Amino acid sequence: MLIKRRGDIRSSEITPQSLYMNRRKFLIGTAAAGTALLAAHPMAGWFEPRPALAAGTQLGNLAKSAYSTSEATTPRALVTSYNNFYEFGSNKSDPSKNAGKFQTSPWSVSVEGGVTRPRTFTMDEILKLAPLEERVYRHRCVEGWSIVVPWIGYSFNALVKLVQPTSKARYVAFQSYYDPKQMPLARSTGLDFPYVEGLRLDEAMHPLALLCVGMYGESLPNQDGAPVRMVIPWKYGFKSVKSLVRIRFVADQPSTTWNVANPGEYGFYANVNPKVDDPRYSQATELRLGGSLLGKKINTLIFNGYDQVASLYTGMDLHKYF
Ligand SMILES: Nc1nc2c(c(=O)[nH]1)N[C@H]1C(S)=C(S)[C@@H](COP(=O)(O)O)O[C@H]1N2
Ligand SMILES: [Mo]
Repeated sequence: MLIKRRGDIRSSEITPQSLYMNRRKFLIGTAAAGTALLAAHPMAGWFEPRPALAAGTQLGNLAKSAYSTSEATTPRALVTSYNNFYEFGSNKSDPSKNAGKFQTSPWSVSVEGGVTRPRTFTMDEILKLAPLEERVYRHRCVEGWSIVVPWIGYSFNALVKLVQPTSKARYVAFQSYYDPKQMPLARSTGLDFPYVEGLRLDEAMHPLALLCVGMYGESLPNQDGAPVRMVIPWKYGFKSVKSLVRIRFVADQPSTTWNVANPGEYGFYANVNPKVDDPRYSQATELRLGGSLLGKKINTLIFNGYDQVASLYTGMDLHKYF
């Protein structure tokens, strides 16, 4: 993002990699969406012990959220091979090439800071915390491309209600996993790791803010942020941290990775807004990626079309708080 120019999308970057190889599929969904999600399959004991949520695990029989867009979804092969995940390199094709062996089990997410009930959730607990649903969201990168993805998860506010923020908590800080041994290319990107992001507490409580554990009917592929990530659909993609390990409730606005790297270009709020241009390029339109990366140029909408969040920003100058 920092140094890449808009438009340098090469078709060579979308060739589906060996993503479909070695994908283990275990059916763990149940008819009651989410509840008893991990109830052992009757045959489970007959196989090798399995990780909590191996990439490619099917998440079956999900309710489709009313927050879903009816727009055509982007082909999965594209969403899993054209990524920003700088821990695994800064080219769009790097994450799918380099994240294959990323260890995502065991996994836990610690919740700390201004909460009455701080705790660490295992990945199994995250999966069972609320019923999983499919949410088809638009996802807009500040670089000027957008995709439509059938994510799987539940509103982040379900977790917030469990841990009970104190009156001092005004922001939520998110931190991605970082291990320089597993992510040797991270250092060469010039970014500070671990990757951190944040939201105001009222933004984090908005039901559209998604705690995401899957997409396209399965658990998340490593390159898309396995095993659990955020998806904030009304904000530019960089607000949505991948491979989430730490959530901290804090009094002051937390620092965020891209804002630290380039404060004039990447603000804390990062609401999608066609009228607030990036210093280097217009945000008025976007390239909706399709079966071919040529895609289709469409107008960008304020809040990425999620008008229901507008009241969070009443009275704020969105040029100043970009
Ligand atoms: N940890 C981490 N999270 C991250 C990033 C990253 O480099 N590292 N890139 C962000 C950016 S710029 C975008 S556009 C989205 C891309 O998500 P996707 O590859 O699943 O489409 O992830 C965001 N989350
Ligand atoms: Mo992005």
